[in-house]
Amino acid sequence: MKRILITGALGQIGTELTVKLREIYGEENVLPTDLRIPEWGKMKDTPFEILDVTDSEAVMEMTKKFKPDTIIHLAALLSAVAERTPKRAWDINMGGLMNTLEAAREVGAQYFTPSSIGSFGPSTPKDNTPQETIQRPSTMYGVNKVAGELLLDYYYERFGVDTRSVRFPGLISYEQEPGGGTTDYACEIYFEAVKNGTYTSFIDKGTYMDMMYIDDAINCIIDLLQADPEKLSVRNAFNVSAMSIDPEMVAESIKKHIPEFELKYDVDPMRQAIAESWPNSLDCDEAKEQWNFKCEYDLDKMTEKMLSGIREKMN
Ligand code: NAD
Ligand code: AKB
Repeated sequence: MKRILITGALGQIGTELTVKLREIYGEENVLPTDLRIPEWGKMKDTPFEILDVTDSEAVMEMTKKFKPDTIIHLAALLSAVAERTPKRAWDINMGGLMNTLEAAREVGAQYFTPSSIGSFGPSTPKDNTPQETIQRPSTMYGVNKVAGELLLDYYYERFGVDTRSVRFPGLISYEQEPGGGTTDYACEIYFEAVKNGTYTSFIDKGTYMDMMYIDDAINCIIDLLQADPEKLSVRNAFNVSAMSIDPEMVAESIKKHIPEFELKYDVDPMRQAIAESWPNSLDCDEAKEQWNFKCEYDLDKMTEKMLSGIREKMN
């Protein structure tokens, strides 16, 4: 039985991960935290704590009080927001990481935090990007993710903290809005298709990025946390991905259900530049070999789920 402390639990990942973990381990063994108390959704009126991850004393105090055997650290600023506020991103992304790693070290907890395709940069091989390769990102978010990966290696080697991580691609879901990333277009397009039958993309046609449906991402976290430590040789972050797509491909998939759907473009130079600095597609062989990483959702299956989920939510 696990006892799990989650930071940033009201975000795109935490909203669904908390619910799934509570189904498996029980409500009392999973403590979600964030900057505010949830006012709607499945976490409303359930055990929840306010925790600012930049407050090192509060993080340590909460950890000693709850006594988790696993810390899942999700609080962060995503790529587009981080690029607009780089100093704040450094403080939250690096400060939060250090404070939660120190807390994990103090209580001997297993530790998970996601890295990202954003940890790669313009000089990284673009297609079938290897597990071990050049990581010289051109964004503050990427700098934070590379530094974070190095810190996970460091805490594992130096202090024996059981660190685990994946380089998530863009995650696609409808329960919670994405938090201000470059891949957000791939969520927005589904909402606008259902509401208005048209979407104006801030990412240009022909820009390929890796993506994954949220259910696969949640299973991926749970599987990696349960994996046999003896079999894991990667402690900084595993490449994982379900599909490599561009806006046109998503539009074609939507048109199978909404034939009149129209995709237009009004490219945002900042987010387009970030997207172009990231890989087109990742090589995920290490994750498959070491802990049996797999995905259930391809683009068309994800489209069906997104459209039906959004319609249900709107009714
Ligand atoms: P999100 O932006 O949806 O949620 C982040 C949460 O962190 C928010 O609820 C926010 O209130 C909280 N937060 C911000 N500052 C905080 C602070 N100082 N203290 C406590 N909480 C704070 O993010 P997400 O999409 O759920 O991402 C979680 C993690 O996964 C991040 O590290 C992100 O970089 C990584 N990731 C996400 C994706 C994706 O597509 N969603 C892809 C790759 C990696
Ligand atoms: C973002 O676009 O910032 C995130 C990510 C891929 O890390 N979705």
